[in-house]
Amino acid sequence: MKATFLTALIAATATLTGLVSKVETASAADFTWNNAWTQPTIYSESQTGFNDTPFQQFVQAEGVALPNSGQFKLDPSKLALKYNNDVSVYFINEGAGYRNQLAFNATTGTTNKSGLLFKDASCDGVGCVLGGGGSALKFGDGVKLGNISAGTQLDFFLKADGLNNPNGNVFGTQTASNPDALQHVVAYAYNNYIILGFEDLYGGLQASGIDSATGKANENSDRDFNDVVIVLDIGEANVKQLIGATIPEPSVTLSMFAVGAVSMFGLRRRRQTPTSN
Ligand SMILES: [Ca+2]
Ligand SMILES: [Ca+2]
Ligand SMILES: [Ca+2]
Repeated sequence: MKATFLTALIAATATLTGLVSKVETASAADFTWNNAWTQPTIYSESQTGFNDTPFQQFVQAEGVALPNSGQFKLDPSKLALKYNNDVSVYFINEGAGYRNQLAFNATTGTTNKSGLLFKDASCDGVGCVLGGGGSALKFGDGVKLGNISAGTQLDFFLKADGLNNPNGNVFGTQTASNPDALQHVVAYAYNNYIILGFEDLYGGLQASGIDSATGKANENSDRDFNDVVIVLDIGEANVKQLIGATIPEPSVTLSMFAVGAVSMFGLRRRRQTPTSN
């Protein structure tokens, strides 16, 4: 049911692909992961007022490859702010055996600001896709990036099993820069927020053995893009600008569809079905 819902939403947003306005971006090479980064303050939902519940329905079922992942998303490599805004990042869920880490990069073209978001993006609580083996974050836990100025390009990176492995693969929104040159991030706009889902396993769907192109090990990836799921608050005006610049009446189309889909499938919580990651 979830896959059906997601597929339907994806179809509705298909026209967004590639249409988000191009921005001047620093290359991914400008970002370097720093293992000395420390965990910024984590705020609970009771402190921020954020509610994760509406977003849980977008967490892909564990181990189920996300269909057409490259075709329906907002382009996460083009998350630029048109307006100054306080930016926060909220943890939604994870279906990962790895203890993944997340970091951000914000560049204005002349200055870079980067740092850790979550040192251990492992999920604690009822409803975690793959809980256990780590329980650092509760649904909706958030970190604040502070006020980000207009014109800033935001980017996000996952270090696979970074808590345990300082040399873990780093995957970002720039597909060509990823170690396996594959897509590892999907993005959606919903309720004036941006949802990002990450895939933490190296290689193509169910690929095993050594990747002859790189000499690195394929990890039998499931391509479920649920290994960390986060929500970005960049402000309503910025989200509307991202999705609205290129589509006639996008907010009407999207919100009508969202209402229909939600009423059809309901806001049922996903059952926990731990299998693999
Ligand atoms: Ca986990
Ligand atoms: Ca996965
Ligand atoms: Ca997973």
